[in-house]
Amino acid sequence: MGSGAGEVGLAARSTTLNQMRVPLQLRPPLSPSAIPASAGGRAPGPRRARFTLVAAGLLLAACGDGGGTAPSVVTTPTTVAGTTAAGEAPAGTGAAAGPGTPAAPATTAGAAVPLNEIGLRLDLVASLDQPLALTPRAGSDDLYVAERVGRVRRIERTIRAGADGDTETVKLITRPVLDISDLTTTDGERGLLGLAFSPDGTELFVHYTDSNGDTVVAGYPMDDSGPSPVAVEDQGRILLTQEQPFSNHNGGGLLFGPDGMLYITLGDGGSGGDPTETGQDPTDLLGSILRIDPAPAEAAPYTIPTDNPFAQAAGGRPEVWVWGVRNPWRVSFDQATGDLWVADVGQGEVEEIDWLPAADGAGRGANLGWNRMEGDRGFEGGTPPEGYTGPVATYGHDGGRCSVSGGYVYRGATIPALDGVYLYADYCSGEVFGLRLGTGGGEAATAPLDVGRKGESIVAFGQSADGEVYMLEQSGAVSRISPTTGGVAITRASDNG
Ligand SMILES: [Ca+2]
Ligand SMILES: [Ca+2]
Repeated sequence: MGSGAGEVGLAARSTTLNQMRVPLQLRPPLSPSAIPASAGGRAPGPRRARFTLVAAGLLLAACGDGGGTAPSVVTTPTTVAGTTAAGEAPAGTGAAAGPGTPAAPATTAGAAVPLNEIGLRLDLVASLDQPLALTPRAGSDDLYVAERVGRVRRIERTIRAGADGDTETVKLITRPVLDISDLTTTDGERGLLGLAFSPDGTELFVHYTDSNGDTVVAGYPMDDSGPSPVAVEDQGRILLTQEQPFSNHNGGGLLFGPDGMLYITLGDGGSGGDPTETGQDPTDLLGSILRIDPAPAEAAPYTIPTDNPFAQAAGGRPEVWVWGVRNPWRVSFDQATGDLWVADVGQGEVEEIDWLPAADGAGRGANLGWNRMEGDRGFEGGTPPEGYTGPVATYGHDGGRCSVSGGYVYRGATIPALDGVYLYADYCSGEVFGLRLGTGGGEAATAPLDVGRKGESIVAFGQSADGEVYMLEQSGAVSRISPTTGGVAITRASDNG
């Protein structure tokens, strides 16, 4: 969801705001003393050297409806030290395949199955009301889904081992785990946008826009004493609020890293072109990926991790982990490597995928370039900022593509050919893509995946604890990406409760 998604079929919802009900226990805001004074907007203090990836080639071909002739996008990662100069902007203008645009090979390593030849299908798991995020919770196989209107729903999974392989029964539980629909609206790109559980599963965190359109990140304790787990609505706590100047680009990502820290994505505040110039300014929270420890501190509802890039150094808000993003619509950690993947929605030309390896700090202090750069190109004559980290892959708006929806690195057991492949999608074209990193510094390859049908406004993905990947469509479908043969059969049961 981004520049394009806001205009496409996101129906405004008339919401009666319940001014009387105050389900959230308001904790004191961050005290000024908890925020180191920022001095001058300089780059942070010492930070680890890291690879900077500059996309050196953007190879696009027009996309037919059939998918068989769909294009590949290949970028060449280039290591650049320190202050960088980006590669030349690609000559392509986004028109159909330009002269000399070769068909890109989809394979990079050994005998890996070409991405577009991996046999996949979509298995419907449940139908919800505008599902936007899906997450597992420690302690069970169940999945929890955020519905944009403000509800969190639980999908109960019962997995049985059998002589002919495992089978799985899924059941969408009628009663919401959490219902904050009277606290949010769904106009523009607003609503309940993200959810995450604490690593021990005892607290549910949500990322939503409130009745004023401003961002709220709140936590609710979970109650498992009844027949079905629920969040305790009257014991909620607000961790963080952020004024949003426009209705779009609210970020909405919420996830725990392998380090146990809570990551929060915030877009640039909206409109177009980053009018408030927040992307390159880490002294405010917009246009950033934040990292906090949700444990309350003495005078604040959360704690600043001491190894955040601005925790000790001047020049930025101490919550900021990555900046220079426009609207990071879905970020994820690779379950196997801890690498951070970011999908950042472009302004009007280039969608981008950023790979931030754990070995290089998982994005710590990275400047992803917006609004100096859009994807791998200078934006309105912009040049790469100091310490720029460029995308590992980009694509343009040919073939009806408009807005990237980021996903996950597949780490499940049922589709070995997909292991290590980052899955993502385009919201408008309904295509699902795979990205396979090259080995030994080789180029990354991307290609559309054949999942059996086009998606209907693919808004997001989710991943179970065992690495399987789910696709979420605006129409309501939550589907598991499954192999065409084998795998775990799904049976949908209804909730009679
Ligand atoms: Ca900012
Ligand atoms: Ca960027």
